[in-house]
Amino acid sequence: PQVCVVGLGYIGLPTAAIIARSGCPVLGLDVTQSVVDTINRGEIHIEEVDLDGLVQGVVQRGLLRASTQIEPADVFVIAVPTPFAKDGHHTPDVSYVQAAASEVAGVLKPGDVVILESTSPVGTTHAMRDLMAGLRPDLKFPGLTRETPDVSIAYCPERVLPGRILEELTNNDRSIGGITPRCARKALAFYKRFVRGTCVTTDARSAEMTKLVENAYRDVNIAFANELSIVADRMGLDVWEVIRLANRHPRVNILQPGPGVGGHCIAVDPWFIVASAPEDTPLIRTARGVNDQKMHHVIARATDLIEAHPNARIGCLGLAFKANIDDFRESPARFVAARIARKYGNRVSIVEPYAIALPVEFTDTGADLIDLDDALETCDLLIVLVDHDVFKVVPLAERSGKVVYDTRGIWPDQPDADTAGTALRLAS
Ligand code: SAJ
Repeated sequence: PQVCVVGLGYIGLPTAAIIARSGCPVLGLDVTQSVVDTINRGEIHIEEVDLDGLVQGVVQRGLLRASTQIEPADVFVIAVPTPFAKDGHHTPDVSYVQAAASEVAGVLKPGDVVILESTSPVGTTHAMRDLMAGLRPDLKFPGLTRETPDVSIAYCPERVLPGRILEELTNNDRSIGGITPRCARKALAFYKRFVRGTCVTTDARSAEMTKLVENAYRDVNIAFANELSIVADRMGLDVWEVIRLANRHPRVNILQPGPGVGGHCIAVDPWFIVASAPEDTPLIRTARGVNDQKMHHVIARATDLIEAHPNARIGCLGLAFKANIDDFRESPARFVAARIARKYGNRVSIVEPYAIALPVEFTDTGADLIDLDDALETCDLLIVLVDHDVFKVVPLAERSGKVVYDTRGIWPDQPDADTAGTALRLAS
């Protein structure tokens, strides 16, 4: 089939490339001309392991082409963002989905399959169906007619982990939610072309909720770890040691505390559940609060430590939203480092091996970007904000004698004494 992928971002582009690799001709649609031009040159505008070679290959073979103009296709895959609305209440903004659905509606023909992949509040796929049905009264839509519908509509969320997207796009199991069972079967036949994991069919609303539940589950569990880290800090306990020991229980598996929760999914999607059922979601809402609050706890802790060492040169290790990636958007590490830079200016150096320059908010703070070796040489106080592998392997000999605040627990061997009498390695 001819495939059209709408939205060429972190999910859309890898998905388009993998579908093209399976042999289907793919048109990738994006609103940004520079993105379209980049891809048509066989290059990419985002960072993801092995994506550059894959895109180059499928573009060269003529299987992937990008455009700002939609064209008829047999299968449409919508992978556009669903951010928060700008109302300040964490409600979902599905206007990009609506815009994409309207465009697709304009070129739909009998036999087509429309699949929504964007993380969406429950009911979005049905609303998309209604929108398209309104625009195309000449076509029969699933669930609205007793006769065989002309088009099939399904919701099929992705669940890939940044940094492992290509691997996980192929190997993860997937939920395939049809507006009707027939729609699910049509979508299933399509995913079978390039997914090796098990594809499980269900209804569209269950599939929508499943995606939100997966990320809310992780957020709640990280919140538990972050709350423990604050309690342990108050009790003078090493939270990493406590979690390590507790996880030896056969039915306990506590996640890792950190400086807060970042990225574009875990800190966002739980709110989509809250927005649909505000009265019934105290736990999910509280978990969000705990994870956001952890960032402020880290800033306060770091500030105390810096004030206690007025002559120390400060090194903040990491800006990325998690380990071993170069994505600095929605990053608690970046937020914490920027606060410290703004307050302590030219006493502060930032180490981020994945950055070529500091983000804008560091401009005029006096803080600089230096490499790890320089930081280990010049800084007396290290604040670990990201658990990059390159940080983990720094031997004790290169950090001994330094004051360390390790928010990720990467250096369990850091000694615990300080001339000022406060713990050198603080637990949370
Ligand atoms: N984090 C912790 N402690 C942990 C695990 C993570 O503090 O034990 C933090 C990370 O440092 C990061 C944030 O949570 O700041 C999110 O990182 P992540 O690795 O948990 O997740 P993402 O945002 O990279 O990807 C998630 C994944 N969802 C789940 O694992 C349930 C991925 O499978 C989804 O496809 C993705 O969200 C998405 O697009 O929805």
